[in-house]
Amino acid sequence: MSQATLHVLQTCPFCWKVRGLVEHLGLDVQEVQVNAMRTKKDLAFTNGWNKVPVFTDDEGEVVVDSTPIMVHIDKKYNNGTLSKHSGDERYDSMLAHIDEAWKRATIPILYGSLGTALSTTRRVSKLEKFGFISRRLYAWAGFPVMWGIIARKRVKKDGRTPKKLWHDLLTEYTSTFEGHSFFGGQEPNLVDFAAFGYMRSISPFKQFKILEEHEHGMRWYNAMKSKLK
Ligand SMILES: N[C@@H](CCC(=O)N[C@@H](CS)C(=O)NCC(=O)O)C(=O)O
Repeated sequence: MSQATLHVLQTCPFCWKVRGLVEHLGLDVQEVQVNAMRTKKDLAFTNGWNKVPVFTDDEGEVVVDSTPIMVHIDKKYNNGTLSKHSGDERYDSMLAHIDEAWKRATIPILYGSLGTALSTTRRVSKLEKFGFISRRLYAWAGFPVMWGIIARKRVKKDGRTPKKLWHDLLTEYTSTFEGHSFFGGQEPNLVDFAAFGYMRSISPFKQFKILEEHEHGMRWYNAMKSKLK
């Protein structure tokens, strides 16, 4: 047995997915912060995957890709309780939807306008591990790339403002609860933790206040927060 580790970038939404599950289960997992400019070198042990999160369990097994990592953790340390409905249409299609639509929604809200792109890039440069020069370089050179090239294209393609997009996602998601507090019912399941991770990844940024305006979404988000240890 050895110490389980989770290699992360501080602001990566996929890392937040796994982090929430680890906190919920109260697992002893050491977070290793990867250098944002050196992911390839820091993640050389992943045989070419080179992306975070990477989970190494207490027996040394390396698992990559956030949703498979969550399933692995749930099976190994939680008797598969959170993913017991895997294989059911309702569960599978919502998990796939979250991993597609919620993932796509993170960039527009963080970088969708010139002002938000600048403030997000500055904040990322403070939160992530960089070298002395690359931190300053990223703070200034990162935002025209994220805003001008990536985010603008996505916002235009979707056609909705980032606020409308997120409020639609939250309305759609919370309307499937069938009177319960969570998608999983009285208690959250793995789908809830995946969605929670994407939403929580916005929380270090000021744009989170846009999400705080969604009443049902926040009721669910706060109920999820209360499930963390
Ligand atoms: N499908 C993967 C996506 C992981 C991913 O794209 N991570 C980004 C950070 S948010 C990354 O590590 N990028 C570094 C790179 O591609 O070099 C997951 O869900 O874990």
